[in-house]
Amino acid sequence: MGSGVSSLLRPPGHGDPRPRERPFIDLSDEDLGWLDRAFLLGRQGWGRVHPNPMVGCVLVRGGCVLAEGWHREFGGPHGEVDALERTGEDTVGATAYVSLEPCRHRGKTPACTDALVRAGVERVVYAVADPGGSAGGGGAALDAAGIRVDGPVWPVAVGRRENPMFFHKHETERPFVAVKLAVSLDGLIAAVPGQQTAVTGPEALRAAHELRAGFDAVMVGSVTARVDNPRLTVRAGSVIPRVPPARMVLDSEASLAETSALFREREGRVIMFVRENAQQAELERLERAGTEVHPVPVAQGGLDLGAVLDASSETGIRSILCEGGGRLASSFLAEGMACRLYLFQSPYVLGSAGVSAFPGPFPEGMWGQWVPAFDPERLGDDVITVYEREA
Ligand code: AOF
Ligand code: ZN
Repeated sequence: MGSGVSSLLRPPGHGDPRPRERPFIDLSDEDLGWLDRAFLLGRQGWGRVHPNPMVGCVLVRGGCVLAEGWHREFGGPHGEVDALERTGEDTVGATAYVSLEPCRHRGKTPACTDALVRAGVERVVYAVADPGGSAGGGGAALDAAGIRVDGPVWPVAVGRRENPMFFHKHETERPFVAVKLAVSLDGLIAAVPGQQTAVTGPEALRAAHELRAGFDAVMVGSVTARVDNPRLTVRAGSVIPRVPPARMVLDSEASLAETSALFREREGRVIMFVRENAQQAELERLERAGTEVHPVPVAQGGLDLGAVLDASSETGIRSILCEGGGRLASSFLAEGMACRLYLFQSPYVLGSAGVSAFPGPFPEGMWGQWVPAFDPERLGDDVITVYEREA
């Protein structure tokens, strides 16, 4: 594709958008190339449109681009309308390549199907089917209006790869959970227990902050909260989140010091999960420090993570990026509650006194379900690989 593509902003680790699956429809290389472009355009909505999907659209006529658009802001024009609004000339007879089936509902904005019909678009090629609800069925509506429709080109798994939280939301009430870990060559997250270790370099740090921007919440366990004393805000990278992610800590004893860096920042709610029957005085202390405190039941090895997720969704959180430590991340993986793993890998060794990234234990065969979602991407000395759990 053209040189402009690489400069597009995109979620960390999202590499080549060309799916590895076979297309349902036999399309030309040119058609597939425009669909790739639509995916890339859509990715620029990272951090700005969730929980709605990232969607891109290219309007093409006679092999020339009339306009490119994408869903830029939650509640704003959808990708298709954004592209239509950016054409310098009429769009009669054009083909619209869209990364998601155009919506046929009047939601926050009028239906995209109507806009495409009004604009005189002759053909619509869309990558994946809308997962349903009132927005779904746009392909059939366009067809009924006499437009040539090619889509869905790709199976649902492709849509999920691009917009995992959006597809997740259509399937379950529970928040989408992704685990992010920075790991040394020898699979460690710290050189020594209780000591904060810079595992990856500055490029990875920027990417990690950009990653945070696309989630409703960023979560750590209490040991990480103490040892790393993180702020969990978005301070680096070029994505400014529409809503600063909530900052979550699992702290069963409710004993995090109110001098923690978390409490000094005002950006993003602080939500803590403590065990039921934790000391009332400690709960009040945390609340005075500016925290929302949720008591949840205890399960084997820590707080009941299912209860943590349910309490999260009750407070409006639909996606969580768990940044460690290793034990909490392992629990999410072992219990089958994480859908994605963002692995930031350093080429350096931390040594035999270090802390394991994956202490487990893991159910037999669990790792066999995890596959790279995209090609690994190099960030300075480090490599980021995004893994997804196969359905
Ligand atoms: C988007 N952006 O570019 C497209 C979407 O909440 P609303 O009214 O903006 O509608 C959101 C629904 O519209 C969404 O669930 C999806 O099904 C459909 N398509 N949504 O936010 C877009 N094309
Ligand atoms: Zn729409």
